[in-house]
Amino acid sequence: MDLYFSPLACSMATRIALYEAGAEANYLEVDPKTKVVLKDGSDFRKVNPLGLVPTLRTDDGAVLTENAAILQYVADRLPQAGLGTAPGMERSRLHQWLCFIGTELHKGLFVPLLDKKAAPEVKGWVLDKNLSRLDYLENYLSGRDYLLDHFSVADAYLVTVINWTMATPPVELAKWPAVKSYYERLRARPSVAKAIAEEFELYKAEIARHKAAA
Ligand SMILES: N[C@@H](CCC(=O)N[C@@H](CS)C(=O)NCC(=O)O)C(=O)O
Repeated sequence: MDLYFSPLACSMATRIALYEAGAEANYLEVDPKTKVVLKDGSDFRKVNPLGLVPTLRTDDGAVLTENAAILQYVADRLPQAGLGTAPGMERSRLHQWLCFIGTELHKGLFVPLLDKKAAPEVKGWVLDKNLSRLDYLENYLSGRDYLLDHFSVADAYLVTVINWTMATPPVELAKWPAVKSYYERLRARPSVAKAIAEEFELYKAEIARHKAAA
């Protein structure tokens, strides 16, 4: 399968899931500004007209978008890795967490904070309205190792999103000790450590590329 990704973006969750499963994939880097696929210079918008990563091309050639869908596809395709759940209530819980991370945290809190073009008033409004999502997470994670009763694709997504607090100084993780310790524990997991280390190098190269082009 092909995974279109940008360094340290939400697509890193799928890389973590694939590393957990020990599965092979073609990782195709997309420049988030130009939407060029670095490997061959092609236009990523021809694959996903929205220009958003992650985008997955399956071995059958089907193109799948949206983190929540891609992560569950990977969990279902690689059941031996135990990254998903059997159908039933636990599966619904997995959906619940993927939706919470995607909407409340990823889009609701972090996207506006990470956006250099968002006005300070917008960031202030977002913090007022959505910081409570971290209080909710703090309460839930206290005394728990993972979102479900085992490491799942939802944890791969959550650690990817919490990793962005590196670049969002108003969100100081020390204020949420259970979230902080969850993040530190997951960061030390081999699949996560490898993904972050690799993508951080690519991220530095991306910054350098953008500077050179400016
Ligand atoms: N709804 C999409 C959102 C994906 C998304 O926001 N991806 C970001 C990276 S974290 C992106 O590609 N941003 C580039 C852009 O906005 O042009 C999903 O859940 O997969």
